[in-house]
Amino acid sequence: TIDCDKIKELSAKYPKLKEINYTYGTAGFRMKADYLESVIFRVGILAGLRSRKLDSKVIGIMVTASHNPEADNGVKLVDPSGEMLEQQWESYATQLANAQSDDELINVIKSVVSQNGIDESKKASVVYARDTRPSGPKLIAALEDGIKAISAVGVNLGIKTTPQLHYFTYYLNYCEKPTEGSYDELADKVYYEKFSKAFHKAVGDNQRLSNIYVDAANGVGAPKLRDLLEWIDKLNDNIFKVTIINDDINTRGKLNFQCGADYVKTGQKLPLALNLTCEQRAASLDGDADRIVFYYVEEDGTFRLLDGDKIAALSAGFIIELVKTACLDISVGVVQTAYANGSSTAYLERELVFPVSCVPTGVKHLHHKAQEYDIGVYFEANGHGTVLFSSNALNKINSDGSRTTEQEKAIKKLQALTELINQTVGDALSDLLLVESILINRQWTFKKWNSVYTDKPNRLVKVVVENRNIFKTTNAERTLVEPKGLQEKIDKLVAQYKDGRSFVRPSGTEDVVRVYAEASTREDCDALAFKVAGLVY
Ligand code: NG1
Ligand code: ZN
Repeated sequence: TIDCDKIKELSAKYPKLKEINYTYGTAGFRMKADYLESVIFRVGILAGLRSRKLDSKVIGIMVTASHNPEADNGVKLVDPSGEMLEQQWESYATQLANAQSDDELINVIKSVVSQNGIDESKKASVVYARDTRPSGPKLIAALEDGIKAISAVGVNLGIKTTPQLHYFTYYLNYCEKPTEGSYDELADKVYYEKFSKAFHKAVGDNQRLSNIYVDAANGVGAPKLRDLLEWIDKLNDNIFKVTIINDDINTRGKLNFQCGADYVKTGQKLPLALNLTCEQRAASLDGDADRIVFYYVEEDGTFRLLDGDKIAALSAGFIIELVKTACLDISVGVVQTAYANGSSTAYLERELVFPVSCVPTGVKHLHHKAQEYDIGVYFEANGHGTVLFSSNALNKINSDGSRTTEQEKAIKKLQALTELINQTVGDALSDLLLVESILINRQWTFKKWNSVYTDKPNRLVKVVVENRNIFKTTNAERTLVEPKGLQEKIDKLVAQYKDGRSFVRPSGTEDVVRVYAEASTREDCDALAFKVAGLVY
């Protein structure tokens, strides 16, 4: 049974800050690190309960605030399959975090136990990791007390990328339970081994391309990418030449500062410490290495971004070609959000003839929709995404049969991709290898990749409003239903611009409303964004 005294005793170390109302949102709990100790302690408790509920399966916990400023931190729970926490449990997380007193906390715990018929005598297992933020160790200590309070067994994986934690959670539940050695080192080893081997297989004996600069946002991606590249070099020396920049994880204040995927995507400009000449290739990771964007500059100095939409187009295009060459009866679909550039949707639907669906913002929506296809490709424009292969697709790809040499080659490539892609979650390092292996196979430059379609000029602006909760949307967030009458006004403005498109939605991670606009020229697009923002304000 639950040891109420133990919980109360440990919980006393982490009193809830009275004035704060916590919400487990699209990115878990995320805010200034100073406000998070009580929350993280309670997340440890919830993870123990979730493990018991799921027959002692291992639950993952990641302590990170991704691309947010260094002073922020956050925490997310990972289900046994490596996927995000189930929705119903998000509300338990919110309830636990907001319990004002230790007695109330015990009551919430008891109600989760009874609502779920949790057998308290079962073993509970949890693995956890953190990014490089200075607040990490203190928060991990609070987490460990939470895990102890609920009498679960916790294993500390140390510093890891978010996707490494997702993958290792899946690995522990569905691959092998290691009997010896440190889990911290093992989590790195199984990850590097898997992805380096798959990359080796995917590039085959094609020629390498030019060097690529990778901006690691001064975060955890830097040391992990460096190690991964060593594994790749051991298998195939010189196939992938990378120069890692913004790799200082020790100097305070540098994480995500004027660098990283979010900075580059939002500002559509180069990160700190990178001067690119034309023909040079570059990419940026975010602070926990689950997002990536690519870019280069033209001869005339124009900055060209290859974002999540371009990654989706590249990978979906390559996959469908292999599926066709191999004569496999497999459906491939692409999932986007409203932020996908209109040109990318048109390219996917009209030229590559894919079914394309649009879902609300947030990885879990994309992930679930993508599971409806045999092969589901999903990417947010900001560079977070992956490809999911259903068991039906895997069976067909891995089944024997008599085939021509050409079909056999295509099947081998597809098999390599199923291993190269981190299917538990979007993964900047796995996506980097995926993109590079496709470009190597195609012998494409970034310029060639960029030319598959031309982005429409677009603008994303934040508007600070008094209460963002009055904004209610429908139609995958593309239409406002409240405040009443506002959508009609937006429609009128949009109609004034050639190829205009604009929508308004409340952010799920910041206290702002986001306005997105697109039009055929940069001037029109900016004017439209500005006017729509004026309506909202
Ligand atoms: P919100 O704040 O709900 O717009 C942002 C990103 C999402 C997703 C989440 C989670 C945009 C426009 N929105 O969501 O794509 O990445 O953060 O981190 O980029
Ligand atoms: Zn991230």
